[in-house]
Amino acid sequence: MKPYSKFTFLSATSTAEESRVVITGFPYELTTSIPGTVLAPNKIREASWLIESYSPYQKKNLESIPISDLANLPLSPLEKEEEILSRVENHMLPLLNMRKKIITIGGDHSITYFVVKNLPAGIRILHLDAHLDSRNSWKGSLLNHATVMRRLKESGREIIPVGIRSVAVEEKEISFFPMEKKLPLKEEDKVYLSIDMDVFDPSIAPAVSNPEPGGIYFPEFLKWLNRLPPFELIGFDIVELNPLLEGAHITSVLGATVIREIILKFWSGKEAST
Ligand SMILES: [Mn+2]
Repeated sequence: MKPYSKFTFLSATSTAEESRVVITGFPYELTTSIPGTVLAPNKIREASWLIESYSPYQKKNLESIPISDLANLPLSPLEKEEEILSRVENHMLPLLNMRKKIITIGGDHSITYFVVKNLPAGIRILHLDAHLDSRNSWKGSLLNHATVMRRLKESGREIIPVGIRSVAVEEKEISFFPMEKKLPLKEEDKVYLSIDMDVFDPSIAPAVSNPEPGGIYFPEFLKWLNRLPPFELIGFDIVELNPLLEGAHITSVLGATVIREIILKFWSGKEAST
């Protein structure tokens, strides 16, 4: 094992070949609401140095698992979608062929599209998010953080959304699972998990592009994780963390949502129901 470096995630000091788990940063953002998610991969690595490798919840030590951190894959929003897809494919396919477990740190949520496009068919996508990300387009763009799950569904992927609490009118027919509901996953299922950090309550995760009140707290997340059936997790991503927003615009979003709710509760006629 090589000595630790602050440029890698905590104990991720193995080479790709000797590792079981491979971490890559995708510092890519295209149309995210407030710029800054490009900084998240390195920020999360830096933050990993503040935590212990040992989990008192699971009584397991991360250091006992061979993990490799392959730094960041430089992806530019100026590149065409096909160029990004082919570069992500060149990066990911050798790892998938070596049966590595894949962790990708975003970046905005569109990176999930590029990752999932490389996964074999039949893998079920577990989508932990405050939002459904299933609009048809957003600000004139078809592939971005607000449409990514719709694009994946159109390409034949099954999406299982969990933790949703903000729904656009055009998304209102899409069903989703509350955190406490048992998920339709079986032991033999192969699953990819995409985590938008805004699934957490803004009080504990303020640094996200689109904070939404009423989110989960860390103990609820641990409980959810603990209750998941023993399916095969082939990879996961963490997206939408924006280090530039630590401590910012939480209250105004909460305030706006409270105002909306009060108006709808007391002053709405039938026309507000959709
Ligand atoms: Mn979201």
